[in-house]
Amino acid sequence: MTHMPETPLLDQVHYPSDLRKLEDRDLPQLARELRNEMIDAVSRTGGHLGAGLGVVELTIAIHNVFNTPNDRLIFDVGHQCYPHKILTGRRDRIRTLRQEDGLSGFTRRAESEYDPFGAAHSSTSISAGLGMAVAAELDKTDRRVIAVIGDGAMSAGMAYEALNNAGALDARLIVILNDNDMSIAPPTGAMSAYLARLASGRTYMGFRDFGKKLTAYLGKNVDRAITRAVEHARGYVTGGTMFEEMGFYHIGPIDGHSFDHLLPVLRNVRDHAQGPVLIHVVTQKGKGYPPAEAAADKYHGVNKFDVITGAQAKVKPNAPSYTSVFADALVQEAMLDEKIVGITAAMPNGTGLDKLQEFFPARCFDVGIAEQHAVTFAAGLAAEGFKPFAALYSTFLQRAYDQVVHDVAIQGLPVRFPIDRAGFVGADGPTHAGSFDTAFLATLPGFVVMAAADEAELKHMVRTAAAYDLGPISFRYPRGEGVGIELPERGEILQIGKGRIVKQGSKVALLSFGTRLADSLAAAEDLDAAGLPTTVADARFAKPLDHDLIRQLASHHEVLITIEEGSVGGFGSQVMQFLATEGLLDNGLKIRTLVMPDIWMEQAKPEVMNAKAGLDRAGIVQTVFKALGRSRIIEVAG
Ligand SMILES: Cc1ncc(C[n+]2csc(CCOP(=O)(O)OP(=O)(O)O)c2C)c(N)n1
Repeated sequence: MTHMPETPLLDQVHYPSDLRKLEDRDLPQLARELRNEMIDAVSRTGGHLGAGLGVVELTIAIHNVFNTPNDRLIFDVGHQCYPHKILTGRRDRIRTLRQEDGLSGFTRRAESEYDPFGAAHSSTSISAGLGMAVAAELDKTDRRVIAVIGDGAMSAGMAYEALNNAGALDARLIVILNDNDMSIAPPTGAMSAYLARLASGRTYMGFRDFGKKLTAYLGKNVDRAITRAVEHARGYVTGGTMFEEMGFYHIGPIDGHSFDHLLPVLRNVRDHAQGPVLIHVVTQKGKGYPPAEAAADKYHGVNKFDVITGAQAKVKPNAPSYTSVFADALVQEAMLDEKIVGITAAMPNGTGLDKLQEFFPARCFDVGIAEQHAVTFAAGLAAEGFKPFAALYSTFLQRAYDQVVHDVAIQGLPVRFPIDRAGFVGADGPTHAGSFDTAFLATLPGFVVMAAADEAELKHMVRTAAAYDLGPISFRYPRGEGVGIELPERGEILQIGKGRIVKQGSKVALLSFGTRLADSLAAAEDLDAAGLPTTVADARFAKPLDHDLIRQLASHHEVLITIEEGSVGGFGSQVMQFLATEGLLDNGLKIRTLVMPDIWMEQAKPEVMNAKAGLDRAGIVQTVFKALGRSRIIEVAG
C-alpha cells in the first residue's frame, strides 16, 4: 500500500485486508497509532484498557499473517479485543463501547464476522477453537483456528480439558498463550509459577537446536527470518514441557511486542504446522501507556480518565458500596470466629475479599479463575468444620452449578455464598448480568436463599450466614452503592425464613426480594396518593419462604406484586408455587410477578435497564394499575 509519510496508517486500515497490504516495517507505526486510538476511546468510555494495550502488536500480527475472518480468531474472555475491533470495521463506533446501543465490551458473533465466538467468561477459547478446528477438518476446509488465551484464564480447568482433548485429537489448532503475568490481580497458583519459570529461561535451549527442532517438525521450509527472530528472542523451550506432554508443539516464549519475533513464527506456524501448536508469547499488560504500566492492576478496568495524567474520573459515592459493606462485615465476623475463611476466584478486589486477605492472609484463598474448584474447595473446608464464604459474582457462580448441587447441597454442607453483582450490572451487558442465581439456588432442597434489601440488611445477612451451620446459605446483593442507610454496629442474626413488613397498607401488597425495596417503597407512596393503601414487605428469603407472611399478604389484599431483580423462575415463581399449592390463588387474588424480562438485555445503565424491565417505581405503579383494570397510567415523578 502506498501512503504519504504523514498520513496516519490507521486511517487506511479499515479491515485486516488493508493491513495485509502494509509492509512489515510499517507495522510498528500502525501499532503506535492503534494504541493511541484505543487509549483515547477508553478514556471517554471507560472499560478494559490494560489487556488490550498488551496485545496491540499480537493482534496486528495475527490479522497480518492469518486470513481472518476465514481463519478463525478467538479471544479468550474478549476483554482484550478493543484493538481487534478497531481493525475489523468497527473503528467508527469504538467510542460507543459498553454504552447503550453501542459496541459490546467483548467479542460477539452478532456484531461482526470477525468475532467467530462470543465470550466474556474466561477460559472457553481452546474448547471453542477445537470445535472449529475439528469442524474445518470434517468440512475438508483449509482453515486455521487461533485461540488467544491469557495466563490468568489458563488457571481454569476448562482450558486443560480442552488442551487434553486437542492433544489427543491432534487437531490443527493454534493456541497463543498471552502471558503477561497478570490476571486482574497478580496471578496465583502453580501454573503461574511454571509459566514464570519457562519465561525466565531455565529450560531454554539455543536457537540452533531450536532451528533443528522446528525444521524437523515444520519441514525444511523454515523461513530465514525465524533465525533472526530467534537471535533476538531469549531462547526457546526445550522438549518436555507440560504442553508438549499434552501433545502440543510448544514454541516460545517469544516477545509479544516485537514484530520481528511474532511475524516469522506465526508465518511458519501458518504454513507448516499440522497438529496442535502452543505459542507462548510474553507481553506486558498496559504496554505503551505509562500510567497503566505503573498501576498495580495495570488498568485492568478503568473509569473514564484523563489521557495526559491517567487520572480516572471519580464518581463521588453517596453511600458505601455493597461490596465494601460485605467486606467489612466479613472481617468483623472473622475477628470473632476463627473458623471463618474466605475464597475468591481471581477477584479479590471485585469481591472485597482483599480486605479479609489483609487482616487474615492465612484464612483467605485466591484460587485463580476456577469457580468450580472454588466451590468444591469450600465444600471440603466445610466438611472439616470450617465456615467458608465462597464469594463469587452471580454470573460466575453459574459455572459451578454442579459443584453447588452435588458437592455442597446434596451433602448439606454449610458453605456460605455471598453473591455479588446480583441483578443488572450495566456496561458489561448480558454476559455479566446476575440474573439466574435465585432461580437456580432456590430449587435446591435444603438451601437457604437470601437477598439483601439494603446495606444494613446485608450486614445482618453476613452475620446470619456466619451463624448458620445447618446447610448451604446464600445472600445476594448488587453492584454499586447502597441506599445510604445507617449501618448497625454489628449485623443481627435473622430468623431463617422470616420476612418483614416495612410499611402497612390494606389494598395492595408489594413483596420485594432484594434491593428493589427502595423502588417498591417509592411506588407505594404513589399508590397511597392514588387512593390505594399499599403494604410493602421485604421477603428477605426466597427459601425457605415466609409462608405466614405470604398467606397474610395474599388474604388481606386485593393485589399482590412480587418484585425482584432476577430472572423468571426465581422468587416470584417460588411464591406462585406456594400460593397455587395452598389454593390461595382460588379467591380472586390479583397477583403479578415482576422479574427481569425473558430476553438477553443489552448493556445500558442499570437504572435504565430496571426501567425497561418495569422493575422501577413507575413500572411497579403501572403494574398495579393494570392489575386493577385502571386505565389511567399515572405519571410518576423521580
Ligand atoms: C469465569 C470467569 N471468572 C472471572 C472472570 C473475571 N475476569 C475477567 S478478565 C480476568 C483476568 C484474566 O486474566 P488473563 O487471562 O491473564 O488476561 P489479561 O487480562 O491479563 O490479559 C478475570 C478474572 C471472568 N471473565 N470469567
